[in-house]
Amino acid sequence: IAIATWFSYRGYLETRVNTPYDVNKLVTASGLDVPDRYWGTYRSGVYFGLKTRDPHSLVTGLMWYFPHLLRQDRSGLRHWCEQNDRLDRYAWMEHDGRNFGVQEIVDNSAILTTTFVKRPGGKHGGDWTARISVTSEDKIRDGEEISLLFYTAIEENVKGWIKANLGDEKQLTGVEGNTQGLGSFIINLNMIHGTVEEHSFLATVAPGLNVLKETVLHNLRIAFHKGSTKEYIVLAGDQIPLSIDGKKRDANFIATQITGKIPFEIEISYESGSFINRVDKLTGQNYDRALKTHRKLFDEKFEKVFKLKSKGYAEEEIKFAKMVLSNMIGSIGYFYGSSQVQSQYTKGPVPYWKAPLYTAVPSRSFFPRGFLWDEGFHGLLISAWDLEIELDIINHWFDLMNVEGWIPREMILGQEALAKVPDEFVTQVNTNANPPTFFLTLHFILKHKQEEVLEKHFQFFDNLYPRLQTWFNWFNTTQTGDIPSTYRWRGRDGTTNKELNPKTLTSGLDDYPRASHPNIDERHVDLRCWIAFAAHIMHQISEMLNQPNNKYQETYRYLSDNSLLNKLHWSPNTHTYADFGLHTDKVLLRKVTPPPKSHAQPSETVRVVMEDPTLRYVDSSFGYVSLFPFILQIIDPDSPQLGKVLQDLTNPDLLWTKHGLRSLAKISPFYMKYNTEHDAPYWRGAIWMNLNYLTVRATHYYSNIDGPYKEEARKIYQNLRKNLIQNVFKQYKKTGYVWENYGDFHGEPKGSHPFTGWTSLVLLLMAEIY
Ligand code: 6A9
Repeated sequence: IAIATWFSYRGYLETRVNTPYDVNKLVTASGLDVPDRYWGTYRSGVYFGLKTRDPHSLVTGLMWYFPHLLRQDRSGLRHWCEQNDRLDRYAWMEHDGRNFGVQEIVDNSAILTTTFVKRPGGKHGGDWTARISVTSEDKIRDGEEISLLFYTAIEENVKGWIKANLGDEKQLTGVEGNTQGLGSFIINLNMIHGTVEEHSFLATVAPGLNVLKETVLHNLRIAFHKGSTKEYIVLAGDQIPLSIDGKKRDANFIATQITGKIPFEIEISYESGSFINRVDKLTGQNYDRALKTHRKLFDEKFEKVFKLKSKGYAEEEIKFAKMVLSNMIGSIGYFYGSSQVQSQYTKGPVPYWKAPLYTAVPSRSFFPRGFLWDEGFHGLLISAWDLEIELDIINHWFDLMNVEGWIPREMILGQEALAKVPDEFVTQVNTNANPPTFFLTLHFILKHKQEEVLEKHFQFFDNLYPRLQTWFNWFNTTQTGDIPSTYRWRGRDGTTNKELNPKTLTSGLDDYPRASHPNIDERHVDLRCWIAFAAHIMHQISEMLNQPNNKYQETYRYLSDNSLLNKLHWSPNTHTYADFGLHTDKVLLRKVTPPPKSHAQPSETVRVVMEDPTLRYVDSSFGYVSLFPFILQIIDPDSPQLGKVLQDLTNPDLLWTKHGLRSLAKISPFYMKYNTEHDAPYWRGAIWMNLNYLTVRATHYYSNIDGPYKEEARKIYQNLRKNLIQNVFKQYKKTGYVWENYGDFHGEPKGSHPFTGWTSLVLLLMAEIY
């Protein structure tokens, strides 16, 4: 009996990691229940495409190439946003998250403008029309050929079908289909202006939505027009394979290609069969009018929310600000699938349950998927623009919480998302946290929304609250340190000799240097502040819900007690806040070459430790981590520590630059150091917007409450804010993009691009919304 019990207990432990928190989901309305957000540009990682908020949605999308440039290696076919495409720029310039969008894509001076407008009607999400126009900067590429492909695809083996409608000359006249969510529909393509050089189509079976581009590449042919020797690249037409029993299979991928000379413009109109009382079509001039109306409403709302005009910003700055917002909103995706997770009780990775995720993404090209702590920052901007969208995003994320109270850090759902992630990053481990930034979003909502609005969403908070409690509790029990009121990030590798300083991916600050020898004595000041902050917001929410719970208030008081904080984290040597742990600065990377004639290992780079580590404050890592008691506003306004933090903030040998605060002090021995032979410095000097935003927000806070450092805080507020805005804007004008981070010398752009995740918080700086 004992053995049987042990086995079942073991089984119970094994299943906890992928057991959902509860059967009652927070997302109760999705898909067709929310008709105005049914269709959208929810394919974050493609240049242009629409789908619906369904697990197995029909997808539509755009590809393009310049025939004379489609080189032997065929790398010129554009589909997924790729940095290697080296586009001059691309971004949603306007997008409201519901009705319409306007995007500009500049590919070697050819300008593709993609717009769409939705129209409600019927029972299946209504109609939409998209336009794709091609022009060129200063007309320099006018007359050149470009091929546009617009496609419709559906996963194989889901209910529903699509079919190519062919005219007398075997030309594609349109696509029709029927799926569970969409009912029956037709899609037509019209020429708006310009002439068609060549028009061909492809109807085939694509093995997956992750290989649509490859499927197109397989099906390109060379053709001639009657009586001409000019070669055209065309799509191969009907290519539907037979099934094993000799029957014709159904196409699940239909693409149409139009080759024209720049400038020209096409229109794709999608009409829902259930929309029966349509008075006119959303095409031609009707489309122009509808788009104009939506753009006007967008402008008005943008000014109402951010007030940039009345603050005196110039036209081009406002255009930039609209782009930053629109690309954040326009790259919100809808993903479906299951992550891969692991616990100490499972033998290896196991699948999480299948689930949808409606979320913004940090970067359309490099990371087109959800990241937990990024999303709490995105939530600030999104909730300022459209609260309902943000609450829906929060609900989706909290539905991903397991029974333990854990939410995985990175969400890689579905074939398209998985195709972008190297294997070693896929599995998520349930002992590992990531900063609970959704408390920032919730705090922001409580602070900025009027009482009526909050009352209207009472149910949202009420439903969320039990999950928040469990989430908070998960942090506050699994992430604690060895002595009371201390906390420690998990997931550091204490056994490696490959890294100069073992990474702390869980903290979000990856290679930011911590104690050199991770062990249980470590205490991390940033994590402690996150938990203190979370407790504070838990208290606020409990009060708002009329369920006051002293526990949160007490936890907050305890963790924000400055004398305790200072005892644990104020370094007496440097007079700065710091981590504590087993540490030495005397480490370096060295290439070790095997002795001659030994055919053991090839040469490799390893860490050499030149002195025994001791328990101490990690004084040599002054940077973002040291600022946490300040940026999460835990330091008492009249505390001398505040004065010292402010003084350090403006010191150019430490963090201050003309372009924002660098992540790690210039005088730190780890400043701009590689972590391994190949691992370039990431959070070791570069300027990141998320923590700069929080710092500006804190200087704003301390300049508005009484205390001896009020004036000092105000000065820093003004300068830091100005520096950050200026640099991000300047680099945008220079490079066409918003970037992941910026260099501390010249403010030069670094990392992936476009990165309109948290770097978009620049808009909240412009608008002074904190
Ligand atoms: C790499 C390579 C095509 C790293 O913005 C997302 C995260 C942040 O949460 C984190 O704080 N970024 C920051 O330190 C990017 C993480 C990308 C990891 C996967 C895959 C893709 O190759």
